[in-house]
Amino acid sequence: MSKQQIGLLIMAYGTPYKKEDIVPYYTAIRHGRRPSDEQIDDLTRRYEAIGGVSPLARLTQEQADALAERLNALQTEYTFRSYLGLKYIQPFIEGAVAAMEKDGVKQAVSLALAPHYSRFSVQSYIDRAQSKAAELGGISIVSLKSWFTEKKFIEFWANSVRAIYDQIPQNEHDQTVVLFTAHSLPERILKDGDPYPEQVKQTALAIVDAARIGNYAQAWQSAGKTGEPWLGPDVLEEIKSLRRDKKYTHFIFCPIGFVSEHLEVLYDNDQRCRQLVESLGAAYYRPQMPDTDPLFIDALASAVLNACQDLHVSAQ
Ligand code: FEC
Repeated sequence: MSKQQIGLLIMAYGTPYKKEDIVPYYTAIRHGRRPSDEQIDDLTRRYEAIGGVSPLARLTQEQADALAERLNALQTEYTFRSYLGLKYIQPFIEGAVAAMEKDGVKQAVSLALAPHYSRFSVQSYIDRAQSKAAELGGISIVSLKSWFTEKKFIEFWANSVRAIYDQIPQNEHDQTVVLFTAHSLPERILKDGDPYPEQVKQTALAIVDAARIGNYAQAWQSAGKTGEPWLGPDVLEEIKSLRRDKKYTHFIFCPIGFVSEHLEVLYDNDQRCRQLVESLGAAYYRPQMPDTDPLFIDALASAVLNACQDLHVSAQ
């Protein structure tokens, strides 16, 4: 029996490949409004602080390749071919859908490389893929909305947190806190009952449970400077309160809203959070990000294979 050909549309944020890409990239993030020179300089300075470019482009491609390879090794019913579609820089999501159409793909699964669903974030990836597919007419895409409940995703983070926890002397565990973070979003998402905050909370609780850790807290990071309120507490404020009120001396950072090393982790966490934690006389730790860890790739593969059950339904 011949295998069913499935397009695997992997959607991710995207990052500038070189300095000249920063302005168009940032303009795309701001929905076509060019940032001020001051904002551009500030972003350029942050990229310079992490070595000029972000490793995100390389890591996203590696994740896409590893996932397709793993999916094809795990089962014999389907052949997956991956297509990378980015939100704010080429190759764009629309181009990836057009490439699938050109290759004769009829059935596809899409997945965003972000664990938690928000109408503000993941839904915009999905809308762009679905509207291009509708425009072209020939492809049916099953879009995964979130995959934070995947057991191996939780296991990955639990193992990485536990590895750091175990390096800290037992008698200092009382002074150790695990701080879970995800990207902040404008507070107005709460008005429509967006599931994002609850999904982030559930992820943190599942990791705490699996890693058997004591003290933990949750905060939001990398909020935009748009003049409207964003979800809080902000991570920098939370660090100050935890240090002041609870006297913690070890801070383990888990940016569970992200899946690889990039600007938000390497700058916002590893530089800004670290500087603050150390200036307050405490120690900073940040476990390895999921990147292409086999447990993490297996978690994504499991989510995709689950979504394939819906393919059968829509193919009938
Ligand atoms: O190049 C890199 O390594 C960094 C890539 C990057 C990731 C990322 C993830 C998320 N963002 C989310 C929401 C917003 C909202 C705004 C916003 C702004 C920026 C800017 C840069 C940037 N984001 Fe991002 N984000 C990454 C990069 N993000 C650069 C612009 C300068 C700045 O504020 O730092 C505010 C837009 C506005 O001004 O109107 C909102 C969310 C995620 C996690 C989910 C996902 O990956 O899709 C949510 C990676």
